[in-house]
Amino acid sequence: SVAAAAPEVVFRSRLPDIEIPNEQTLQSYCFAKMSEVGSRPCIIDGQTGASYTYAEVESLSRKAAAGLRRMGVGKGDVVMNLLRNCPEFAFSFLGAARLGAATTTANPFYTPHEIHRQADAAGAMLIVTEACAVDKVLEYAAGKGLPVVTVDGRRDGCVEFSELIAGEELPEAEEAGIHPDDVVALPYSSGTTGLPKGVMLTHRSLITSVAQQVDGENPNLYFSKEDVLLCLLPLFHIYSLNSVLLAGLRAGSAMVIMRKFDIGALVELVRAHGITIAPFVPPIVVEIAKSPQVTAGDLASIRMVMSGAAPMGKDLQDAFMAKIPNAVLGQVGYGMTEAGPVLAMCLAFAKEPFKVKSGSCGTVVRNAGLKIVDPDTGASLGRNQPGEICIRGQQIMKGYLNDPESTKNTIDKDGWLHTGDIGLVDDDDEIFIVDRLKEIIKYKGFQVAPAELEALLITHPEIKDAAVVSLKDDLAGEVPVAFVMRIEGSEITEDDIKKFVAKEVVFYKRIHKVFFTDSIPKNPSGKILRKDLRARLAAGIPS
Ligand code: 4UV
Repeated sequence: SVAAAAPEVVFRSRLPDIEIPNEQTLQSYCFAKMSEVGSRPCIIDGQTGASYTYAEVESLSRKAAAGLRRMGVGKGDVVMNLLRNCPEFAFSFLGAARLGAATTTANPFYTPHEIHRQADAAGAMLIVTEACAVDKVLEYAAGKGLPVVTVDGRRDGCVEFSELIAGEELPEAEEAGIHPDDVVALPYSSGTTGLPKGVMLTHRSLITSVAQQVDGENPNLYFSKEDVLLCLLPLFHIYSLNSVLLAGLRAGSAMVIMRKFDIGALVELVRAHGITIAPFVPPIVVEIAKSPQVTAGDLASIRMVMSGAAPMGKDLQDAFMAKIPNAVLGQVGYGMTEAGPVLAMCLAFAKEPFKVKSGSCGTVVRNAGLKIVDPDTGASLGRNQPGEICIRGQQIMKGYLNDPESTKNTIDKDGWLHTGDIGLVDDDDEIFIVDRLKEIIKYKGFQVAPAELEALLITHPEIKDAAVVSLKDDLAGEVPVAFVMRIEGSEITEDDIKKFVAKEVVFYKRIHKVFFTDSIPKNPSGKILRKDLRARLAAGIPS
């Protein structure tokens, strides 16, 4: 075809490629500098003050591995971490990795239905959780014969994490037989379309992604042994798991774990531990920028503020800068779970920093190629021309679990992963995201899959058809809103519908507005024409 004949324009990092040691296990890669960092602080529990050195974290993860094995976990199995941030998250994740098992991560505030669906789909054979979520899994787990481990106290029918790690360490020799292409993390993401799917991230892909960030003579994201990272963003999301926990371990930094966002507690932790690096999402940046409780003095130890997972505008960036006199602030990068997850990273965070523009989400990571394609023709586009962002490299996912069809629709035959994001690369190799082709809605950086809410809405006996799209929102970035077709004679109200959905989903998937309509626009094959609905919203006369 004509498009295929056009030359391909592949964008690369400004940093040179490096040697990436991705033929080993993720855990051996992360702990490679043990002889240098063994006695240094690794994980600090911000809530209890408990502190674990690198040597202790390594040992506890070996004990967790042995404990998980006693409970039946082995190579190829899946463990579910249903946890807020806590040290045990890391011990369990690394322990499972030592067995050649994968961890699927889920939000403990999910509803029982959301949890059971993911546990089923992932084939979880053990659940690690905490008091706030345990009641949502006990009956389910009993029915399936799955053991449940709790990290914060004894519960009937559960094993305490302290018992899990009470025995001997799993000997190193017994970690043999793990292949670089074995899955180690299984986060769920809806990708460019449809329902959430298990994203198979392997030892090789996560090592590659972490190396692209923190390895090399001039690392793109400079974390050092002296740094103290704030681990506030949820580890069940790939941003924090990869760019905080795994990148922090590899760099030998200390990590201060925070369970939930609270401005007062945050300021205290920054002061108490001399936090130097603060990974955030835009809504947290907004809150801190606006809070009279936080002064520049409070944040003086911070040298780097990273914002990711959703766009951050220039005004916000400027307002926040006033509060962090000693820091560089930037969109750390641009990530997508399926991409391993980091596609682009801000070069102002490099050890030898580059000048960057605000509003950019970084430059493609090293050891990878990025191209921009015309979504209609597939033709590769040059600089300053918006099109679909595609990425290639060893960091991207192996595919979706048990879903070759969706995998094929996301990673093409030449190995390019199609993101569903529209962006451009400028003359300085900086990437700007300008639009989104795909369905997902991002509420404060959390994914909301329209297809999931639509499927739920049409289970209501008075709803004939429904479509969910995003609406811009000052605080959350985007919120889901629904177009609903009622059955004849129904008088169901907006409020009834909102409540119906709220009962079934985690808080950030709640419907913020309902527009009643006589028809849902669809193409001949039945696909919802979301563009038309968004145009109705933009025109201000939804019906
Ligand atoms: O799949 P997901 O929920 O994944 C993420 C991952 C974000 C990361 C991960 C590691 C990092 O170091 C980091 O800086 C960010 O969010 O959602 C993927 C979609 O979120 C939007 C975009 O539509 C992705 O396809 N998104 C992510 N980052 C940005 C963004 C950004 N910086 N600006 C605009 N949209």
